[in-house]
Amino acid sequence: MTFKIEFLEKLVDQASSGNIRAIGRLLSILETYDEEAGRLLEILARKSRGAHVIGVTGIPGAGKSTLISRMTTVLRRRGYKVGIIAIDPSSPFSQGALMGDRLRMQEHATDPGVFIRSLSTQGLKGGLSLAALAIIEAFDALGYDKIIVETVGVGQAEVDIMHAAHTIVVVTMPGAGDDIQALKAGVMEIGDIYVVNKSDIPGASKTEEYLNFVIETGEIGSSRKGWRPKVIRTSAVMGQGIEDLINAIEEHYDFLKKISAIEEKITSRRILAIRLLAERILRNALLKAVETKRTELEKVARDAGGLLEEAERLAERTCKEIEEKT
Ligand SMILES: Nc1nc2c(ncn2[C@@H]2O[C@H](COP(=O)(O)OP(=O)(O)OP(=O)(O)O)[C@@H](O)[C@H]2O)c(=O)[nH]1
Ligand SMILES: [Mg+2]
Repeated sequence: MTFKIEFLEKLVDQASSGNIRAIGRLLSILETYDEEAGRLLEILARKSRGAHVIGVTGIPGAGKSTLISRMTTVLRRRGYKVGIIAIDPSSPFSQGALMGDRLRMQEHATDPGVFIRSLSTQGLKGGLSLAALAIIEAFDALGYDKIIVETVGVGQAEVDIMHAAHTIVVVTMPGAGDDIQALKAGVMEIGDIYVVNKSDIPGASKTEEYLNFVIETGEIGSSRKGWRPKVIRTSAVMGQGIEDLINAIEEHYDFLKKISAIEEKITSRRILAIRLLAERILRNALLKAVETKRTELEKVARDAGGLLEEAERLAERTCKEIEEKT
């Protein structure tokens, strides 16, 4: 199915005026279609307002979704529109899955200033990273001030997505000793803010001390010049520490503004989007080239000689395929 550019522009206009159905439709196109998604991305990127992208990651079951719901309440009270992207809530780590997240964030379901989108790896033709980046771009263009992305923090796509965030919040909980060791890997080691959630259960001080210690030794924490990662204690169920957390997030945003790093992040997320789109173009052309050269490939395969040469020729043919198309 293909859409005309006029249709896409109209859809963006409708979505911009707050039409919930139009927003849903627009996000579906971004998730599902190839070329349309690329076109839409262009239209959206031009309308960017420089929204603050907040990545929330951390230990499975630490209370990320519950916390995001509470954070959203505070952000709404402060007058911000909030877009939420929950990545792969059906991952093997997640018990709650999609339904659970809906429930946890239900209090915002009727608020037109909040839009929640769940993305799972399944059924995403263009891949998770690109879909998530596109939705960030959409929320940005549609006037959402704060875009919160929840991931479990494992897998390349999720690392990609977290790198597109201005502020990275890593959520832990008391007694997660061994799990905290796991924070020293991947995106969790570059947190700007570390949260000890579930501080209503025993052991929060110890976890907090430990986090402060590993931040002090430089084992974890954002490497951005001049920012010392903060440790915040919260209880998402009791609604405690949420204001402190939002204050810390705002402080980090102000810090980024001061060192002129906001645009830099937007630029690098777009470079990533371009790379991912290019990968898709290459892949499609490659598959086509394989079909075109089927007979030759079969011959080489039977003789089992010149495999590398054939691969090189195939790559050349792929590039030609693209050239002919553009
Ligand atoms: N005691 C206590 N329980 C909490 C708190 N926050 C969340 N929980 C509970 O912890 C469980 C997991 O919460 P979620 O918000 O789904 O956690 P999550 O990190 O999003 O989980 P995944 O997405 O599956 O990794 C739920 O049963 C919550 O009710 C808290 O502050 N204190
Ligand atoms: Mg969750």
